[in-house]
Parts: sequence; structure tokens; C-alpha cells
Amino acid sequence: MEKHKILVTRPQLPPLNEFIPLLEDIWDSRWLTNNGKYHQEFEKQLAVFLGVPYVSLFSNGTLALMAALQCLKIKGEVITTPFSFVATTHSLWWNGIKPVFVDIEADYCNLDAKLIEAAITPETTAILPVHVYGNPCDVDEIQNLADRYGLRVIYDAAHAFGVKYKGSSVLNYGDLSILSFHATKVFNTIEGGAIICHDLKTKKRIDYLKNFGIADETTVVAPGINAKMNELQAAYGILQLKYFDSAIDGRQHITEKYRDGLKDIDGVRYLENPVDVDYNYSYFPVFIDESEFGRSRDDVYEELKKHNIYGRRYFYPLISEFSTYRGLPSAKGLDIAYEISRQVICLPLYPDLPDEVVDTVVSVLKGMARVESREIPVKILSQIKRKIE
Ligand code: T4K
Repeated sequence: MEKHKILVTRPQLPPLNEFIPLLEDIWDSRWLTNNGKYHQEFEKQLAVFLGVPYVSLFSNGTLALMAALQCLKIKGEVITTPFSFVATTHSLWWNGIKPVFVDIEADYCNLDAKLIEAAITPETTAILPVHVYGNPCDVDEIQNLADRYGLRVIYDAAHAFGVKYKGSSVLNYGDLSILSFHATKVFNTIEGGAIICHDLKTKKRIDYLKNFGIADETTVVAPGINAKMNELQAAYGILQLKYFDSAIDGRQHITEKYRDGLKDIDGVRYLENPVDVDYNYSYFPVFIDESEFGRSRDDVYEELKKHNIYGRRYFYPLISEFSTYRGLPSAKGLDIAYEISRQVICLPLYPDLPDEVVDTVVSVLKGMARVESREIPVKILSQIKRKIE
């Protein structure tokens, strides 16, 4: 039963026969972690592949976020979005930083740059936006504000692997960007993540921070943590790079098929690729406007389950609704984020998703659509009938 379920994602793995020789090499060498040769090679290849200056690998995206905040010594208040995976805000909490939520814009569900200025106080030290679903934030306006107020910018780019803005990597914006290579992401190393930075000095600091702060056998230069990626995952990651472009082609095909099938359903909205962006097709969120569609987002979620199709409501509830954060003054009045979180459902999307699944999703949604929207042809038919009579 379990194996017939269509889940929101299905991880892409490299061919096993290509991985085995790398495993044999690792077995022979007995070098398993702590900046081994595959780790070093993967960092180099990733920097070239992504078009960024420096990459520091991590064991996951959450620890990368936490270390990024440590690296820049961020304190006080940080402006962030309530519409993300909890790890974004948890990374602030673990650093003793107060999150200040600002509402999102409805077009791409990113932090609304127009609302940031009003949330800046003397305690504000940084902005932590998320490129939600891989669609870039208003990076130019955010940098503008940061420059004017002397704030740092750390992008949670967990969804934005491979995304380009105006022809270059979106990861080059801000002081630091973090990536997640979790199994559910467009590019995975099972678990994993990275920090992207602009200069070697910062990379060295980040590398100390992920390895206990150890500089050499007798020197610890910072209160670091253990957040290193191991050799098995680094070798797996090197193989994954070869298959990334074809995976994106598969994702694009599925996305375009969904868009084509859903384009005429009233009350169902989806996102088009933003201008000036090379997109990675990481998620396919649709937004159900109950008053137009006639049924709620949760009705859609349940109806799809009856067909063995398991969408996910990323991101519902909002982070600001969870018990840790709901008492914060900024957790109130996030109207757009609230509305979007009640409308959104991410439909299954992965490179080898069968076309028939898309057809089923489309026909389920068409079948659920408000009766009135299906009545129009009936009215036209009766007019034609009257004319004939
Ligand atoms: N910032 C943002 C904006 C993020 O979205 C994330 C992670 C992070 C930071 C933190 O990065 P990491 O520390 O995770 O590297 C999943 C992922 O666990 C999480 O990484 C991801 N965001 C989040 C959006 O999605 P869940 O709770 O939805 O995972 P789960 O286990 O329910 O899996 C989702 C679907 O994927 C299921 O339908 C099953 C399927 N699946 C999952 C796994 C693990 C598979 O088919 N195979 C698998 O191996 O959080």
C-alpha cells in the first residue's frame, strides 16, 4: 500500500553502480570525515557549479543557518518571515536572538521588502529573508535597506539551489546564504547543507565554527559546534551534480504540465517563473481561493488523498502560530501570510513523476471546481438550442 502513495516529493539518487567505487575508495582510505578529500573536492566543484566564490559544507541546513548567525555575531533583533519552515526562526532562537516577523507579499510569498523599514528598531542587527519555493526575494531593495541602516543580510536559500537572478547565482546576494541538501530538496546529499560566502577570511571562520573552533591540535579559536559533512555524503554529492540539470528538465516538464492543466480553473492560482530568473522548479504550490473555487484548500488536500496523492501544506501553520513564537508582538497582524498559509498546497513534484499523476490532480481539481463555472457552457448550449427551435 505504502509504495503506491504519491508523495509531495521523491528524492533523486545517483546510480548505485557509480557510487559503489567511491564507497570502496573511502573504505580503503579509512578517511570518513573531518575535511577529507571528497569534502574538499565537493566544495570546489559546488563553487564552480553554482557560480559562487566560496562554499562551506555542513551536515544540514539548520546548522548552517545557526553557524551563519554565529559567524556574523548577530545579536538583538532580526527581521524575518513567518512563512517558512520552522528551522529559519529556530536558528534565531538557538542563538538567543529575538525574531521580528514581517508580513509577506502575495505574489511570491517572500518577505515584503516594503514593510521591513517600519520594523527596524535600535536593536535590529540583521534581516533573515527566505527565497520561498526558490523564487528570489526583492534582493535589491533588501540590500538597499541593509546598507542604509547598517544591517547584515543572511538569506535562507534552502530552496534556491541553482537559481539565477539576472544571469548570476542568487546565492551571491546578502552577506551569507545558506543551502539545504536534505533528501526532499532539488539537490540532496541525504542530509546536508552549505554556507555561501564572499571571501576566504569568512570561509575560514565558518570552517572553524563547524569543527568545534579547532585551528590546530592545541588551538581552539571559537566556540564552534560539530556540523561537518562526512565523506560518504560528499562523494554522493559529487555524483549528484552530474544529474542536476536533467533533474531540473524533468521538474520543468511536470511544472508546465500542471500549469497547462490548471490554467482555466477559477480560484486556483499558481506561480509563473519570475522575470530575470532562471528557476529551479523546486516546488509547485497552488493557492485555493475558497470563495472563487467553491471548496477549501483542506478539501483539496483530503480529496487528493482519496486518490492516493499526498500534497503538503508548506507553510501551514505559520511559524508565528507555533507556541514558541505566538506570544511575540510581531506574531500578530501578518494578514497576507495568514491568508496564503490557508490557501496553499504544494502538489507532488519530482523529475520522474508520471504524467498520469498530473492528469489525475488536474481532473480532481476540475471535478471539485465550483458548479457555476461549469454551468456557463450549459447556458450557452440552451441559448443555441433556443435559436435552433
Ligand atoms: N530553511 C528552509 C526554508 C527549509 O525549507 C528547511 C528545510 C530548512 C531551512 C532546514 O534545512 P535542513 O536542516 O532540513 O537541511 C521537510 C524537510 O525535512 C526539510 O528539510 C524541509 N526544509 C521541509 C520543507 O520539508 P517535512 O517535515 O515536511 O519532512 P517529511 O519527512 O514529512 O518529508 C516530506 C515528504 O518527503 C514526505 O511526503 C515524504 C517524502 N520523503 C521524505 C524523506 C525524508 C521521501 O520520499 N523520502 C525521504 O527520504 O520537512
